[in-house]
Amino acid sequence: MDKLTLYIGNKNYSSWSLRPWIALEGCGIAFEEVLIPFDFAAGNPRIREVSPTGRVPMLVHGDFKVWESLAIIEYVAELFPDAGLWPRDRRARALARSFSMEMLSGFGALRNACPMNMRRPVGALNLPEGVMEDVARIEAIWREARARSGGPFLFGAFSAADAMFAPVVSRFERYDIAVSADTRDYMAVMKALPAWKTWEAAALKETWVVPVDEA
Ligand SMILES: N[C@@H](CCC(=O)N[C@@H](CS)C(=O)NCC(=O)O)C(=O)O
Repeated sequence: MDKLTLYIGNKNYSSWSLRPWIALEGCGIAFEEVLIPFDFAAGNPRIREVSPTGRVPMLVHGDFKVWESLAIIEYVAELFPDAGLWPRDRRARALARSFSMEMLSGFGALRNACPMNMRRPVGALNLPEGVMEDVARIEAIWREARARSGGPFLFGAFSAADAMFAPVVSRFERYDIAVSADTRDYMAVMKALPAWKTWEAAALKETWVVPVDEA
């Protein structure tokens, strides 16, 4: 099979890149990564050269390109149906996709106020209106999924749904957002993943600074 190459942005900031990266890595799927840093005031022109949307993540498989984080995950899940990217049970899988779509299309207040920044010293911000509503909905999703599956991940074993929420784990931590004990427990489960540790260690070593993401 042709190799898979995942184009990503800075590990410190690129929340959309983290999603497919940790999904593939966490499910044991071999791929190469190409990191194109946002190291210019207006991004990096190389991203626009390779990606049809001018954005990352983007997956290259032979001469075929797939973009958008969730579309990449779906493509790889079809290539590797036994890798466990999605839960086996149909209803659990549908729920995992519903929650993942909510993440893809929503939670703008949290995403805008608290950009992912893994290097950020832990500290609270004055959060604008709407952020705590987003936080409450995310906590409810995590609680419902883990109660249904028995945990420790959202659908029992690590899956694409956990990958879609991975940047939120970092945001809750770095912006010291007040969350419940069960949310903290889930955050600890995610942070203990070898794939999480590998990404975070690389993020902490990066030196590129993107002022707009330094809230
Ligand atoms: N909906 C897209 C979002 C992709 C996205 O916004 N990527 C950002 C990085 S996290 C990007 O490439 N920005 C480049 C730029 O703005 O120059 C996805 O899910 O993949």
